[in-house]
Amino acid sequence: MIRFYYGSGSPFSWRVQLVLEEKKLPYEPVLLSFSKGEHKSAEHLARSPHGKVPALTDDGLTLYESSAIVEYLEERYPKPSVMPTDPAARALVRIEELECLLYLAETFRAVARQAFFTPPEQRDAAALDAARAEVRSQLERLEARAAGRRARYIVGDEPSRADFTWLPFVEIAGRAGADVDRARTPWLIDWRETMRARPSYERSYPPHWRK
Ligand SMILES: N[C@@H](CCC(=O)N[C@@H](CS)C(=O)NCC(=O)O)C(=O)O
Repeated sequence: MIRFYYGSGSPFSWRVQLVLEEKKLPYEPVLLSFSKGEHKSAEHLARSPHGKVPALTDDGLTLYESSAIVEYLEERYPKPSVMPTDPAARALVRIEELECLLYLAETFRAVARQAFFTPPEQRDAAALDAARAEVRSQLERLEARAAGRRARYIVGDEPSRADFTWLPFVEIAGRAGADVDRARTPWLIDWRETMRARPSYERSYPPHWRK
């Protein structure tokens, strides 16, 4: 049985959980509490040496790093696939993952630091505005790339790892005040609706966001 160790609202965890759900794999979700420091426990450090989520165990194998986990799931459980077969499309999926994980995630870190981890009275409003503007501008660039491809999903007419990687970051950016909007990112608004309608979304929605 697969065990999936995650943090509620962690976009890196969520991208893995979306893939687990899309592949309809049986798994046991193990929610670690950030506030209790469970991700830094000796037990979790043995799974994930940087004390981060997600981590996953499967049949004696222990994995960390969301990209390695997603790739493992695709190779170990290929059907249904979350990768196109065409080499050019596969390369585009990987570029979109890197756009999200390297560039958007880095920019978002500055938003999260202020919006989620700094008490309101201590926030640097100018820094927060600037970081939100940079996140929005990266989302507009995603919009331009995806809309320009004229497909239903970020790369092609089937959902792929690109969609399951971007969706959690688009959602968390929205909660941090850098939401997509119909005037500037119409393609992304429609895409998000399509993604939200998939059963994998409801089944993996961060538990503490429901409250
Ligand atoms: N490169 C890692 C990043 C994982 C990551 O940064 N996870 C965050 C939650 S979104 C975390 O565990 N942070 C806790 C910490 O760094 O102490 C991956 O792709 O899995």
